[in-house]
Amino acid sequence: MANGYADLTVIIPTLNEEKSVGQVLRRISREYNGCEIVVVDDGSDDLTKQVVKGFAKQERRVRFFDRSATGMERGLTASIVYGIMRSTTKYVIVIDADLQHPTEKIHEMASRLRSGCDLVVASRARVTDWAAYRRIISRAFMYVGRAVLFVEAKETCADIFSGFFGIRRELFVSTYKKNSSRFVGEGYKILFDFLKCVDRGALRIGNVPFVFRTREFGSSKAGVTQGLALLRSFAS
Ligand SMILES: Nc1nc2c(ncn2[C@@H]2O[C@H](COP(=O)(O)OP(=O)(O)OP(=O)(O)O)[C@@H](O)[C@H]2O)c(=O)[nH]1
Ligand SMILES: [Mg+2]
Repeated sequence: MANGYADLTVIIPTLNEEKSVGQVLRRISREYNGCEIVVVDDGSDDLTKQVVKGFAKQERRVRFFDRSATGMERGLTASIVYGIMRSTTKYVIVIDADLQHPTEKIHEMASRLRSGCDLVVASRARVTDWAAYRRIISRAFMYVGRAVLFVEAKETCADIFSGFFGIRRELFVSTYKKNSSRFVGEGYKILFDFLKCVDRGALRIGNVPFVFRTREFGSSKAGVTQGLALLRSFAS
């Protein structure tokens, strides 16, 4: 179908993903005719910027933002907010640039949004390559996060920390504008920050399970700073 995805922007945050971002861009532009693609970079010092700019020259629907040139606060959550604010379509879907999120799931996510879901979360049904310590920390954070949402009577979903989700853009923007101080810009858990701001039962939420793939290229940026940022998210 011509322009079948003209109602969708795919937001891709990048930090040093030169080996994978080109493939993610090719897959999305091939599979999702008509969608906009917004790449938000935070000062990559590898070839990520060149790869994305080269692709954007051939594909007019790819827009590239280099936040390092703006002097704004760095961070994954801050970058995603930045991208969503600059999108114009009815729906946005956020996906990582490292090929751990399967682009083929975007079909189902978009169709769930179109059939009335406010938020669609691609939930990590299985994580293939995490070390034992990371599984334990992740599970502990998951329990605390769920407890925070439960006690505050907020929305919850199958994977409260997923970085792969779709949402009605207007819903995100209005929620963010009212609650911007509750979003931790340098953190990695924008979905959790969003859920904290929405009363239980207020949203229709769709769930799309997927297998979180092994990272084949580049390296993880998740570390102590992001762990501390999540603790701040719990408290804010
Ligand atoms: N713009 C921007 N992108 C970031 C930042 N940190 C990470 N990213 C990107 O956000 C996505 C998720 O980061 P990852 O390091 O893969 O985090 P993760 O998937 O939780 O961790 P792994 O499973 O170890 O890969 C990737 O596309 C990164 O390139 C940041 O500070 N700014
Ligand atoms: Mg990753």
